[in-house]
Amino acid sequence: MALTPRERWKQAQSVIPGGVNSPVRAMRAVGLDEPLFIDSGQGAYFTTADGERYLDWVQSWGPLIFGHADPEVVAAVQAAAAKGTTFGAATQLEVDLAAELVDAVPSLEKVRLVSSGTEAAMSAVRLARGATRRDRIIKFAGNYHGHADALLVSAGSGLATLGIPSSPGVPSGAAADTIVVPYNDITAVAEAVARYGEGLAAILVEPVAGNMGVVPPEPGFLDALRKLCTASGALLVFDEVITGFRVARGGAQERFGVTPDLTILGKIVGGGLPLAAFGGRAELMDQLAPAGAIYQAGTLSGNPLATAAGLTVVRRLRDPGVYAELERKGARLEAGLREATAGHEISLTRVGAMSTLFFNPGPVRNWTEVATSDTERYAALFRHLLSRGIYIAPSQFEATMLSTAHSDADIDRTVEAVAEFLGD
Ligand code: KE4
Repeated sequence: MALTPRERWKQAQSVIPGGVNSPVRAMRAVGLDEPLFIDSGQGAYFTTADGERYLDWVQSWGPLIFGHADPEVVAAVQAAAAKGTTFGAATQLEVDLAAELVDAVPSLEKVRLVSSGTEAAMSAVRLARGATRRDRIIKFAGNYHGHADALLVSAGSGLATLGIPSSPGVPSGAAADTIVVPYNDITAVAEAVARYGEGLAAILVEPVAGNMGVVPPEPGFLDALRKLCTASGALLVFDEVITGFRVARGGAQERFGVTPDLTILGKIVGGGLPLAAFGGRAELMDQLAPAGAIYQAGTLSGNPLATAAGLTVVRRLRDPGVYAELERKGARLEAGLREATAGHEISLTRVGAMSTLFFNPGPVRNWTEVATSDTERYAALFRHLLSRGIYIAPSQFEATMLSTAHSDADIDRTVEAVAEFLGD
């Protein structure tokens, strides 16, 4: 006897905290009594456990650049699984994937594969601190780099002050070396570097912010970070977990022409399986055990199923036609939404295949400005679109993730449903 949605949600909450394995999935920010439970995905669509089919603009938060259940990815994972799911030893597959990432991403000479973006970011910070023998890091309000202690930090009082834990369980000592400054604010960053420069290990940034909604870098912002790091001896670390292979094959560092010292990758590089990576110049990466003294490890790092999926995807992304198609579709979605939202207090942002519709008159350049968005209106749009079979991010502060599987008809239908919601 199938459970009713309410019974299923009750059961989930009885055995999993909050009923979900990641908070945003509870869909509380958009007022659902119980979240969607997904049973299967097909291209741009997924089908829920209750048999309802939705056009999916979240695509698991970014990994699925070719959409759900891509036949080549499924076949590669099936073939890999038949040979064994994990060995805890070196395989040719992980070497091939590492080589593919090094070929694609400008800053990479060597790369270490891990199992999540959090693990990659945490490890990159440890490497930066170990390599520079400095402890302080600068991050930006509204940027998210996973849930490692040093990165769950909110801005201290005032600008360029040491961070305070943004979650219980994060010891003040872990947050004390993290300085939080406003995104796109070069003056604030320069002040922080002037104040902490000698002790600064790294500046960590989402080169296109995706975790406060999509907020593009202002002209010159990334260049200025590059110069500040070079002058102070701190390492510039790009968190490209979302932007990697999404905004260009070489990520935001290729698109904007700024090369960091270290890069964090995730989502697309794992083809939808648990795989992430961090990398940079060989002289930095060779300081990691066992080549060097900085310890980092993982039982399932470079897992054969994940590397098979990741390789299948990143090899196909050698085709520039894929990015031309993503740009064409991204531009179609943006143009349609601009027309549908003209005259409303709505701001649209887009970089390639990632975008956000903010209920905000704008500008939206940093967390403070984005935080004034009308989240209730966003929640109402979410529910309206859901009633039309369209699933957008269940939070104003996330990104719409376009895939090659989204058709022009899918785009046009979404634009029409937004226009209908706005009642023009
Ligand atoms: P994971 O540990 O969730 O694999 O990656 C952390 C991470 C690191 N860096 C960036 C730029 C990220 O966007 C993320 C994770 N992204 C969120 C959604 N924006 C994951 C969704 C979730 O938390 O459930």
